[in-house]
Amino acid sequence: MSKVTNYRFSFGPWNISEGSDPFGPEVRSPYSLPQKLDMYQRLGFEGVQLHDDDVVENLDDLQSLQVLKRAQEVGSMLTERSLVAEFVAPRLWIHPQTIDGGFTSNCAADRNHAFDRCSRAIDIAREVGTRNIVLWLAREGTYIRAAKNARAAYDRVLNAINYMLEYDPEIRIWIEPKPNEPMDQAYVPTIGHAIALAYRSSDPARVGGLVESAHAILAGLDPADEMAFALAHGKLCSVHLNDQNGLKYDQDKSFGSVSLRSAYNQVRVLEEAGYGQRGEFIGLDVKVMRTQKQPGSTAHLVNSRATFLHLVEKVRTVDRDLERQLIEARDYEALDAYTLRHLLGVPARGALESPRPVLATSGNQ
Ligand code: 3MF
Ligand code: MG
Repeated sequence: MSKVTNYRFSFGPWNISEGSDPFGPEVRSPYSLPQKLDMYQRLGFEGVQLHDDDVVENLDDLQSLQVLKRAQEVGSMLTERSLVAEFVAPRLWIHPQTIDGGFTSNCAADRNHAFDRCSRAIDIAREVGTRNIVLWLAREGTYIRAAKNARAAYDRVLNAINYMLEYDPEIRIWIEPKPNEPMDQAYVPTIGHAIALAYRSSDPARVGGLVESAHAILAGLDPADEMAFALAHGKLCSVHLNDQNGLKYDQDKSFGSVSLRSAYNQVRVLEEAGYGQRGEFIGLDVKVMRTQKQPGSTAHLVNSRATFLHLVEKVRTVDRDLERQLIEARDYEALDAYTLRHLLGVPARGALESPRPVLATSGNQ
């Protein structure tokens, strides 16, 4: 890769939160949307990820013109602060008509509501200046398999994508897979599923994927490989970098805070593919710890961004000749040790050890 990528970063207003969880109330007072937007540049971010109702609150209760007016106001708030909307995502998991899912609900009226909500999200996206729609298919799945017909569900998701592509011939759809939570089993659990849907859609060039680190880990997959798969198809439209401590609730921990090595692998796959050179953002989807006090409640954003940039330096300074030699010698133990030393910032080994990992000398053992 010849050109040096100058990375741009994004996060969503929900990433500055009040700290409530299913077992406890809020622990910090809310910031308004303008207050949050005021923080972006200072924290080192220029991209704003948005849910449709981050832009227009209670949008289901408003007339179309009211929705557009409010969306225009938020568009101006972004411009005034030199911010750009990265995408708008229809929030299909709060309204009573999404209890059984949106597109895959067993109730036809609910499915219509989901289509209508997506049209509104697209209208809002246009007003805030983006053509990118993220589909996190929160409740498109089941708690028990007997509840829905999975075969029909895939067709319903595909129809919804085609509906949106037709509704606005300029929008692009980025599917954000997640295997579980809130559902037990989600219908689009991995980037492979998302990309298969993209190819089956009525306009594959306008459909791609967004890989979130924690979602891949929850699926038992490697986030860097998930990203690489999407990159190989030219369909990695964005990322939600964060971290996850094993198979438990979706944690959205700061990037690299559980596995620095996994974070390095993700940064490496992005950097080597020239991700970011076509305007893609380094998106974060991170939560600050519930214990954090109000003034420190944006630290996770600053820290995740800084970790990303430190790891870019690690990728740019790795000894590629040494790596190549070790790969040719099939000495992956030495490659492993070198990778760890590089990440730890430990210099080459001292005189008593070999200055370089010992290369295997003979062939076939
Ligand atoms: C859930 C998520 C979501 C999506 C967001 C944008 C609340 O696990 O990751 O964050 O990223 O809705 O689609
Ligand atoms: Mg996400």
